[in-house]
Amino acid sequence: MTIQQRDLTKLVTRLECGEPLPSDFYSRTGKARIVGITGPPGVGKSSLIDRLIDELRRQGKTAGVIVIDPSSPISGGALLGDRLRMQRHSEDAGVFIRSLATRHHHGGLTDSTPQIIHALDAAGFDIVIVETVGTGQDEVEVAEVVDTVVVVLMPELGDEIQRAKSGLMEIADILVINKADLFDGDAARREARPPNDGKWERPTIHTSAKNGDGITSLCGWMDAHYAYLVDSKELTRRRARAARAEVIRLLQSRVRTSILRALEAPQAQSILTDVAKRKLDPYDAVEKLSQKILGSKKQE
Ligand SMILES: Nc1nc2c(ncn2[C@@H]2O[C@H](COP(=O)(O)OP(=O)(O)OP(=O)(O)O)[C@@H](O)[C@H]2O)c(=O)[nH]1
Ligand SMILES: [Mg+2]
Repeated sequence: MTIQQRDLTKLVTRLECGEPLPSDFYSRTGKARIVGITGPPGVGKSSLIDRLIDELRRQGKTAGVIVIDPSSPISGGALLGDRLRMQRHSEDAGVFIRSLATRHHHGGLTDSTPQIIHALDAAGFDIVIVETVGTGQDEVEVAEVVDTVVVVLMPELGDEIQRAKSGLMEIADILVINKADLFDGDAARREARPPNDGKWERPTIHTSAKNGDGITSLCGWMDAHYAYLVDSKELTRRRARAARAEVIRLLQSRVRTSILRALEAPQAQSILTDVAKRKLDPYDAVEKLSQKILGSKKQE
C-alpha cells in the first residue's frame, strides 16, 4: 500500500466534498479491478461483500469497498448491525471501507464516486467493490464506472422488484441469487469456466451470505469475468466508456456552474424577467444567453 489508511480516509473525505483528485494520482490508476455489486434493498449485498472480503483476503488480495446509500428506505436503520459487521475488517490494513451518503432515493452514484474509486485504485488495492442499491432506474450509472457488474437478487422478491428486474438483468455480468439457505434453491457449486466461443454467458450463482455457501464460486466467476474482459479486449472498451462518461459528467457540472453564475449578471436577469413577462420567448432567451455564456451561436 503506497498510502496509509489514515491519509486515505482524509483524502476520501476531501473528494466527497468536491475537491479534485491530487494530480499525481490519476496516472497511478488502472490497475485495480472494479466490481459493482448492485440489487434491490435488503437482498444481502453488504453481507455478501463481507464474505467476499474474507475470501479475497484468504487469497492474499486487498480490497477497497465503497458503499453508496447505506440507509435504504426499506431496511432502514434496523440493519446497522450488518453494516457494522462489515466494519469488523476495519483493523485490517488490506481492507478499506467507506460509506457515502447519497441524495438519490434509489441509489445510483454520488458525484464523487468515480474520483473515490480512482483514489482506492491509486492506493494500490487489488479490487475495488462498489455497493449500490439498484431498483431498475439508476443502475446504468454503476455499470458505467465498473469493469464487472454483479447483480444480487433473492427468491420471492415483491412485484415491484420483479418489474424492475429486467433493467437490472440488462447490466448483469454475473447474477447472484442470495439467501439460498432460506429457500430450496441448491446453493450452487457451479465452478467458473471460460466463456464459450469468446462470448460471455452470464452465470447465475446461488449463495448464502449467512452460511458462506457459493462465495468461493462467486469469487471464481468474478476472476473468470475479468479474464474474459482482458482476453476479449472488452476491458479496454469498458474503461474508455468509463473515462468518457466521467469527462462528460465533469463537463456538465462545469457548464452548469457557469450557467448559474452567468445568470446572476444584471443583463441576464433582465432577459429572465422578459421571459417571465412574456415579452421574450424562452428559445430566444437561450439564444441570447448562450452567446454570452458559451460564446456559441445557434447550432443548426
Ligand atoms: N438467511 C439469510 N439472511 C441473509 C443473507 N444475506 C443477508 N441476510 C440478511 O438480510 C438482511 C439484509 O442484509 P444486507 O447485507 O444488509 O443487505 P443489503 O442488500 O446490503 O441491504 P441494503 O444495503 O440496505 O440495501 C440482514 O438482516 C442480513 O442478515 C443470507 O444469505 N441468508
Ligand atoms: Mg447494504
